[in-house]
Amino acid sequence: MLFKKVLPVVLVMFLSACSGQSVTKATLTMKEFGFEPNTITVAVGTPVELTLVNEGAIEHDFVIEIIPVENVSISNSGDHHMSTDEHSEFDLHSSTTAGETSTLTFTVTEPGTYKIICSVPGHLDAGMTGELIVK
Ligand SMILES: [Cu+2]
Repeated sequence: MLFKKVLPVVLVMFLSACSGQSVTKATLTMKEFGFEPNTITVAVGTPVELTLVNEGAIEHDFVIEIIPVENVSISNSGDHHMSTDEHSEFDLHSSTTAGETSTLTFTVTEPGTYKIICSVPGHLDAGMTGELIVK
């Protein structure tokens, strides 16, 4: 049934056209031990598509412990688990294994400066931290 296959695609296009918002795209590289760049500035209420590239030799993650967000989704290049689900203690959490890329999409609903950390044990202490500035 062609109709059944086409309808969801049309719906998605329709919804994104209706929202009238652009998407802010940013890329963050992770390695031992830091984020590059370590400061990102985005607009409040605007969807952010964050590409997380792990150029390191070990697993890293992107965590913001407390942040008011909506419409969170995650996709990984590998089949690694870890996502922003009810099991995560963090509001935003995406884990990326060495050599992989994750895409984290979210919309921040309150302006502020939010601390980014890598929650892999020892990495924060090693200086793996950054800031998400929402204006
Ligand atoms: Cu790390």
